[in-house]
Amino acid sequence: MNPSEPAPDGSTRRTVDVDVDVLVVGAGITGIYQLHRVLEAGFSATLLEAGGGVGGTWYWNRYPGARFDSESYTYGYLFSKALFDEWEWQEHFAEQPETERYLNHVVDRFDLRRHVRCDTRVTAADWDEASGTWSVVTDAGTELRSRFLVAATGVLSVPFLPDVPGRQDFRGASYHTGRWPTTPVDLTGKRVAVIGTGSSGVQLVPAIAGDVASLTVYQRTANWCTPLNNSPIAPDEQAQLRADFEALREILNTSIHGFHHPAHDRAAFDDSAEDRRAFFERMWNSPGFTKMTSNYTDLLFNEAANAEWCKFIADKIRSIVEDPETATMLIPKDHRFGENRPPFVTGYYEAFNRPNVSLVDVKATPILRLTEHGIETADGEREFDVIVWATGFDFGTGALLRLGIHGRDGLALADHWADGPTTFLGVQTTGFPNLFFPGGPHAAAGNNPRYNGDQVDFVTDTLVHARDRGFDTIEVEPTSERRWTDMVDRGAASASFGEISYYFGTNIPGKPRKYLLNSGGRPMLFKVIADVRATDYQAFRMSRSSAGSGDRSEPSVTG
Ligand code: NA7
Repeated sequence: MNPSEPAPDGSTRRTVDVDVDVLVVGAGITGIYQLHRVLEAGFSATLLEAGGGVGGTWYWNRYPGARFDSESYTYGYLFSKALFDEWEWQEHFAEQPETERYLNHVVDRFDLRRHVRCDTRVTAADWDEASGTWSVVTDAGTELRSRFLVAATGVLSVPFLPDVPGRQDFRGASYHTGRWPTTPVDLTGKRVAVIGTGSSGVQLVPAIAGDVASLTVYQRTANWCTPLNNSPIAPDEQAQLRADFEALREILNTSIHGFHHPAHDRAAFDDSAEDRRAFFERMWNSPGFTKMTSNYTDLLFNEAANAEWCKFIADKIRSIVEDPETATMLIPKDHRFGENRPPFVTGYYEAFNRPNVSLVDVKATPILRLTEHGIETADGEREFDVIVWATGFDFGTGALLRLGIHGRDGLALADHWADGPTTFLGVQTTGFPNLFFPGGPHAAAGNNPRYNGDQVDFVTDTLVHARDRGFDTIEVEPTSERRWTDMVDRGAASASFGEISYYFGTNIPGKPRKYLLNSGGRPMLFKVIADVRATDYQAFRMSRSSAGSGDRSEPSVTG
């Protein structure tokens, strides 16, 4: 850390700390891979991470019960067979500590740690036109310089805390699932409230229900939860996975959603009612996301097909939850399966059969305020020792907009995206040369590391392409960005049955309603990346910075 020093004009000037080709921000699964790829390609690089360790999502979300709902071996990296062979995932859906260990192993295994600075939060990043570099300032007041800036800051990394009156008044302990402490939290014998029943809340509830004195779940929207069906990976399965690695990698690198699940070949009403029920039963007992990826082909497009599946799940909920009133509350009434991101659970519905677990419907009895001792709803105050906010994240743009990024002519990214993000391929935006954000908004949906990895590979190849041609400044052409963004916006209507999803940003008050994924998904990503390569990267304007060459060249290619 370098101290600030006085400039000749008396102002305080920061000392430039490092000068590298590539600064990566964020040590999650995307940032770690990006660091590896650029180092491997011969660029110098440093990675800055706000957390005390690497892992990103798998560093911050360490609440009890946090685990994958993608199969472990399909979520982990595929770039190295040696890595795949040597890391034996213990469970089909690994718990957070195992994933954190895995990502630390990768960092050490590929000698990345000496390039990583943890406990370092980026507070500003300014494009310097004269030198063609990014000036990045950290919370320690250090300035770092780089030619390229890759913000791998994640789509689900900025926790959302609702502005509930009196939130600061509560005198017990409060935690957000996305900022769970690294020091152990002992909930034994405590009166605990959990607010929120998305993927995080429904993982947490059964994990703590047996330890706490009482657990009160505040539910605003019931979700279509189905069983994760997790299990340990047996030794023969480990051996089979290794033997099948190349085939598995091929499937995962090419599949639409990044999973290895085979697609079904029948629509819901191709089957008789009896066969449909038997099929749904098989789905219910199958692992994780297969209930989406291997279900009837028309599940997400045909309302009647979706309704059949929802009715099946509702019957399951009623058969598990003993109290009929609670069961009814747990059955979604305002959206269909797949409209919200479906959570996958282990013992969630069963937890409500415990005498110490209760459910509060926040729509029927809204939370009015927090008090010193607990939560006051329309039907009175309940006292708690601990409140857990499982209230989600500022999805897609949250982290990027908090980096204090300013591009050409001082344009703030926050202003540029005031009406929602505009991107090309979900990796670049006009006016911000040499800034890339793989794993950001407008990517795809599905098994996250797979399409984020596609983007990292593309970013790396683009940097190499520019370097090979003597260019050091890369900026997407406005027409390319417009086309991609129009495609995203046009597709938004077909992206979901409704508007509930945080994929539209509507969970954050005041956030513009914009679709934050790319409805063409991974196939669209593949198609446009192939087009870019086939047309010699004409989607980008590439040039030599005046600092690099003494004169600014004409763009090499224009689109
Ligand atoms: P989610 O899926 O965004 O869930 C957040 C939950 O918090 C959801 O049930 C919300 O209800 C609830 N919420 C938000 N604000 C409030 C207020 N003010 N009062 C009551 N309840 C509220 O986040 P998760 O962390 O569970 O999951 C995020 C991702 O992590 C997930 O997609 C996976 O990729 C893993 P709502 O539905 O908005 O009515």
